[in-house]
Amino acid sequence: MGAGITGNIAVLTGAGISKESGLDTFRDADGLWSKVSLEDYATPEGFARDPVKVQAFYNERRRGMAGGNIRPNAAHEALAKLEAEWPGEVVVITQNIDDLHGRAGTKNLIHMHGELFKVRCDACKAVSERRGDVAVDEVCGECGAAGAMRPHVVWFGEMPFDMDRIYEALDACELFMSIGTSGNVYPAAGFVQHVRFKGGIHSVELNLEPSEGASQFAETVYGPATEVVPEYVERLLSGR
Ligand code: BV8
Repeated sequence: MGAGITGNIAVLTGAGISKESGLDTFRDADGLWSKVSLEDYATPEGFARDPVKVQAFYNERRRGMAGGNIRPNAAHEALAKLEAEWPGEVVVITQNIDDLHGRAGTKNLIHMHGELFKVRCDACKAVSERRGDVAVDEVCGECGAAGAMRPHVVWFGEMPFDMDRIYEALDACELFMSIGTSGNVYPAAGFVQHVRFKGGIHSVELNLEPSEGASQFAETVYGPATEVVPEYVERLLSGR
């Protein structure tokens, strides 16, 4: 445990933090990429090849998120409590496109891979909220382009959002927490190496099992996020 930490905290989260809220992860046995191919559904090339199929995949996930009783869990809530009560800055950098951190009350939040409930016009780049389906031939309300509307999500081969802000937060923190991610996808999987090279930053992985990058963390805590995250947050807040 990074005893005596009082400075800023940067938290990276992945699909594992939302698993106990009822959302699939990607690489677990029953994960999303075991059901559909990443190349066909999460790349610009896959979207260009078959926009109907890809829009339907995201429409389905949007319906599941909006319709089902998917709610933030104790791990999301613990991070919101940490932000509210911690003396320093707390920033949550999530790879997830669900809205659970925001609904739990986290304010200082970066969706580096985009958001399921946002769409973007590829012609004029206007981004708008969307709870319902996106039609392939939809006309953009901003610029009138037809068929240019896509999920506001970062696909493989596309640049994640807010990378400058992310590296500023990593460089300014005293504690880097990585929660519920398998450490397969870059650049997020490289953040722990970045903080190690920076020096003076304590790094902890809280996950169900060791990630690809487990050996790079100064501290590791394994177990379900709804157990290990609230417990770790309580220890931080009580200064133990
Ligand atoms: C980019 C949005 C550059 C879509 C996603 C070779 C080497 C290195 C890199 C590359 C390479 N080839 C290609 C690359 C780059 C590529 C990449 O990293 N590929 C990987 C597969 C090798 N990365 C990119 O393309 C990125 N962009 O590099 O741009 C660039 C430079 C210049 C100009 C232009 C571009 C973009 C990557 C973003 C892709 N989009 N998502 C969607 O969601 O539909 S990625 C997808 O994976 C999600 O965002 C997800 O969050 C992310 C990471 O997955 P995890 O969150 O970690 O989920 P996973 O299932 O893997 O793991 C879950 C973990 O939780 C497990 O460890 C499990 O044990 C744990 N868990 C389960 N239950 C629980 C739990 N933990 C706690 N409690 C529980 N209950």
